[in-house]
Amino acid sequence: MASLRTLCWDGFHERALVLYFPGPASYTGEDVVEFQVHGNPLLVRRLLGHLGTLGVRLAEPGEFTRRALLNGKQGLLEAEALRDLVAAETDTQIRLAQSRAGVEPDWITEARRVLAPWMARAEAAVDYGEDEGILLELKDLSEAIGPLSRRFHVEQTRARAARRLQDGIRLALVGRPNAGKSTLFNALAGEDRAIVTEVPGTTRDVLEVRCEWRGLPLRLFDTAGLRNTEDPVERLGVARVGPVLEAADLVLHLVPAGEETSELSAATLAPFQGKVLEVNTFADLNSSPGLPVAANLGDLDALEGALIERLLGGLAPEACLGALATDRQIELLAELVLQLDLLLGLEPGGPPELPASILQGAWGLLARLTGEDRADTALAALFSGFCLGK
Ligand SMILES: Nc1nc2c(ncn2[C@@H]2O[C@H](COP(=O)(O)OP(=O)(O)OP(=O)(O)O)[C@@H](O)[C@H]2O)c(=O)[nH]1
Ligand SMILES: [Mg+2]
Repeated sequence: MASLRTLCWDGFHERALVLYFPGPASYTGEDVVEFQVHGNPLLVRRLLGHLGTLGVRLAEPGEFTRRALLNGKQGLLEAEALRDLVAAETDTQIRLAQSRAGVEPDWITEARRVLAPWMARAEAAVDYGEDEGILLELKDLSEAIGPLSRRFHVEQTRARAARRLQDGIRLALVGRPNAGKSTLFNALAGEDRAIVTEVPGTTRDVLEVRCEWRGLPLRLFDTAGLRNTEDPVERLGVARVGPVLEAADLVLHLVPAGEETSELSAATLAPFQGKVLEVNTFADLNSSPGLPVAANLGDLDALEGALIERLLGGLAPEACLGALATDRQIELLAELVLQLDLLLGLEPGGPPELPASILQGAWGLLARLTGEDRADTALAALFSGFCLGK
């Protein structure tokens, strides 16, 4: 219910929109009232000050969502999705966060459906096994768990990729002067941010741009061309390349097609080999056996494929919709995978206590994942990550 009211206190007369959300249909499930007043910070402070005298206090970070969770209005996975939605900076990040809000992932529902009867069977085998002849058939258990385990592995790959996308990818462009770094930087950014000339040594400062390129949220870094030079300004530029390499998720090493890598480039990149991807620029002029890029023509399809392979395990961004994406979720999923692997590795003929306890463990992990386990310390950590009043 919304109404335009005049709020009167301490000699102020504020015409405000007052919105009343009666529980349990409100966001938190409790009665909520919202004042929409004029956007003057002093006025807002005065109103809050007055409300304080009436016993009202400011919400703690994440308190609304916490209450929604405790009142059963929202699940933990949804609360985490909401946090990522608020923090999202690109279209893909918004889509990913939205895809996780609202519905419980189908594989979690399926996991519960599969595990529940087996937990009951294992318990019965532990409690009555010897007397009543109730045995736990490991072969049948493995047959039931196998597809679940495979699905968990798929979800693990999807979750790692989704996490990468949600975080954004720090991509550094390096190479010798005139290798085409700034041209590629501009092409990926979709705007003319860096100066491009035929003069080697054009770029000196580190340039940074945030963008989304073909669904990939990127933080791009253009750098000075690597060469030994007497020019003092250019030397400073080259000295700045190291820290950029250090912080990057992936380093694109630009080598014009048909050329050898320079000694300086090889030495500079040696400590970062694990995260270097070599691309051959000027692919329009020379053919190359490597990864061809012709940024001046916008021919970047091979690069797109290589980035998806390298950073997302071969999954396109849209294939990550609905995947888990936070560290907490990914850790729990990894533990779940481990538990199922343990179950699948059990030798027949052992006591039922072991599979029973592993099944219990997996069940507990699912409860922690979805937030049904309220004692989980992860809850407190989550809400401390929210900004005030969400
Ligand atoms: N034909 C062709 N020309 C290119 C390509 N990439 C860059 N160029 C040209 O090569 C020259 C140098 O390009 P830049 O992008 O400035 O090179 P850079 O690596 O940033 O050079 P520095 O800033 O000096 O280190 C420019 O004239 C570009 O137009 C390419 O893939 N094909
Ligand atoms: Mg440049």
